[in-house]
Amino acid sequence: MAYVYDDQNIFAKILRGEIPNKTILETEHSLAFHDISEQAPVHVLVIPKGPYVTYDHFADSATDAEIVDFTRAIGEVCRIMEVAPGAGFGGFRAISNAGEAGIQEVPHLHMHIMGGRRLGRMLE
Ligand code: IU
Repeated sequence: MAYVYDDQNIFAKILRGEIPNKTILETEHSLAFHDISEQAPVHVLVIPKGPYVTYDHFADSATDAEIVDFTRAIGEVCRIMEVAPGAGFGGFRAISNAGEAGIQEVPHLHMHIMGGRRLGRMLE
């Protein structure tokens, strides 16, 4: 799949500083911020700074440094937000929607980190 990145998407604008966000963590290659329409007490989006559309795009095209940074940023967010099992409420869900069937709204890779309550089963 040849991905075409749309640099006018909302997360690209956030990364360029054109739109404000509630930042939780910024690293060399990643940014984590509160979802504007939270679906759980903790609902954070972790995004790579690079121009990747979906997780498979990222996994196939990003550098090792970007992949390590993004993966570690997700772990760090879980610790900061106290959703890592064993801490705070204990337990979270990490989801990255991709493409039309995956109901992806924003075409810049983002990992949803949700927690802070007992999450329902994923039925759909
Ligand atoms: P999706 O996985 O692409 O379907 O989710 C996009 C998410 O981005 C969704 O949860 C929105 O609430 C969130 N979001 C945001 O945090 N800030 C924005 O300006 C916009 C969407 I537009």
